[in-house]
Amino acid sequence: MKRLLIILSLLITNEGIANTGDEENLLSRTALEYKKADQLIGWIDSRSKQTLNGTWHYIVDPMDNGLPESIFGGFPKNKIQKDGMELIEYNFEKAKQLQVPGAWNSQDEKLFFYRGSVWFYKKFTFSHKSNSLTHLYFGGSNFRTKVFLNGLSVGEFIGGYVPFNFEVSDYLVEGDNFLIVQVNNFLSKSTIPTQRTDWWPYGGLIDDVYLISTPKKFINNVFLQLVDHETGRVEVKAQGSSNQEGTRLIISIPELGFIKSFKFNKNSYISDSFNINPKLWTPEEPKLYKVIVSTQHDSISDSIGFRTIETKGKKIFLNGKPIKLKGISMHSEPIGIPGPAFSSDHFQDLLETAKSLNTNFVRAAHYPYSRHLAKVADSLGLMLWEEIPVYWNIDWNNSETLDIAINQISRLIQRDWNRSSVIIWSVANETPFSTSRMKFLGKVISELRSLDSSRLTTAALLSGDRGEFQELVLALSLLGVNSPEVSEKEKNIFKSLLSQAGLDSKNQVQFKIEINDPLGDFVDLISYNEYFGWYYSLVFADQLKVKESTLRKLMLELIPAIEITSAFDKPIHISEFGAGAKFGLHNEGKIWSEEYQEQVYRAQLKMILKNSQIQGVTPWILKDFRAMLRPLAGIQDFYNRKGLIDEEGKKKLAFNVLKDFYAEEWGE
Ligand code: GCB
Repeated sequence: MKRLLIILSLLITNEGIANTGDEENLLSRTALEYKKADQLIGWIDSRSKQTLNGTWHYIVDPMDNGLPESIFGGFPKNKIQKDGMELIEYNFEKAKQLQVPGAWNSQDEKLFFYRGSVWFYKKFTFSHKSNSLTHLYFGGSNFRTKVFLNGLSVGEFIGGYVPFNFEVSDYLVEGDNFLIVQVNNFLSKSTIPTQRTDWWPYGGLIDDVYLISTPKKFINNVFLQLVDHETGRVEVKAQGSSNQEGTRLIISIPELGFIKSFKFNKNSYISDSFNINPKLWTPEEPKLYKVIVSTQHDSISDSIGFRTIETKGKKIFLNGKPIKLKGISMHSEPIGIPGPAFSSDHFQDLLETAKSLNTNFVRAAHYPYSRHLAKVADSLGLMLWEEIPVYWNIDWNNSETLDIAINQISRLIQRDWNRSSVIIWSVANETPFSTSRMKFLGKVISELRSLDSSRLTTAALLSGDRGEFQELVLALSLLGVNSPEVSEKEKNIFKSLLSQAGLDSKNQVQFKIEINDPLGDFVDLISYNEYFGWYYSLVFADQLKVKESTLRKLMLELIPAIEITSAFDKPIHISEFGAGAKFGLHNEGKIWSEEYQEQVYRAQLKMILKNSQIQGVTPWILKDFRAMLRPLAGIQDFYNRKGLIDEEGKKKLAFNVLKDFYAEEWGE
């Protein structure tokens, strides 16, 4: 055996592959260094493209055996049997197939819970165009992707949900080509998102895959945003590919009779502005204009709406007029179809359903969705909140983790920065306070603002310290001592709690919660997730030795009297509230019933109606969604059931409660 190892090691050395000289490592090769993705290309829908969507072969590789550093050279070589004597332990052509875009978890039953590596293989024909470059573009791939074209390493991308591209002109050959991609959806405490999430960590090529053709000197991306609705000033930032100093860039909006030229500086960059007098984009009339941007080498176009969004004091203004965000939260899963949403049709269906609640706003939680989302929202007149998956507690001190977050927010912004529907960028959800978290999110927010300061920034915050929870218990106790539905034994518990706090049953019931997370200083909108009526009763019941059913009844009574305030002179947005309900379960008064969810909505909406600092609401959530944290058989079956519709689109009772509230009760 030892002899064999030495021979093998010599062979490996002869191939020019590093040999560490350490006998234990004789059978391993040095891992490849991968190139990083290029700067993101914008405006792709006006570019000439070859789609690589469709059927791909795949091999599941939980042990990463197919990597190039494996002793037999790895899968990217795509070795093929010639005379029946070569030892090749994989065969892409004979491997099973799945659809791209899509997730393996929803296409192969065995991979439902899988978190590891899968190899994808696609054969395609290609024909070179003269004087042009070809870029391989992935709309999104979860969560770590290694790309090989015709056996050569193209590069690697770390972080899911956002687009990335590599210039691959020299890798392509005339005629038949093959693309091999390894995607790994394993998450750890230093990835973003982190290991534990209340949504499905779908793995695979979850968005469009294209070959995009551009001229050699091309327009990389252009930012155009109305920044002043009175003067009609539009800010322009344009990035060209290298060596375009002095090249003229012409922006035209034919419907407005507008045309103006600008010049690239030595970095092939333009930062400037111009004035127009457009009809403004609004939810009622989502007017879009065709905008054409061209140089002597290149031309791109897009449909863009013009509007402004800002906050002043505790109010939000769209085009200078106060507006309330009547919203709903969602996940990127289509109605009635398993797996992630990735097409215009998926989003059309989801957003039309959201709109039928009389909403003007959607929170696209908790990660970037496909670019089709904001395009559909632009045309439907729905305002959007887009978010990156900085969720719960993560490795705040890890610089690689920070790099992923910054990369995600930058790419999301650079992709969607001309979408008038997008009015809010959110950098985090329910991240517990710490100094390192403040530093981390401070850096993400400053990067965000350097790319786009024309929109609002937020993060869904937590609140409620020990003191506040004690106050909440006292408020419940006050209700409890006076309630005919509470047993004598429980009344005594409440009485003793009140007397310890120096209160008696005649005190007025009130409960105020103040959002004072210091991150509030960094954001424009104070967003707050709260679950009065759902989670807290469980915790209190355990601690107080009072029945959960008693606490739930008291909580439903208390909710309308709760006052949510903040330490900041900024609008409050209730970014989540909700309760789980299984469609069709009518079990009056019991949790998981449609009626219980309906009661929580009624109580919450009463509270919101009374509070003038609350300027936005996005209850949790439009549709039941897949979640590994939710195993309760017969009720959840790995779905989070807080949807207003179930996974098939069937409406629960609370749907109409919210719909009527937005139509009739909650005015500007
Ligand atoms: C939250 C999270 C969300 C969960 C939700 C729930 O606070 O932000 O991701 O899905 O609660 O249902 O518990």
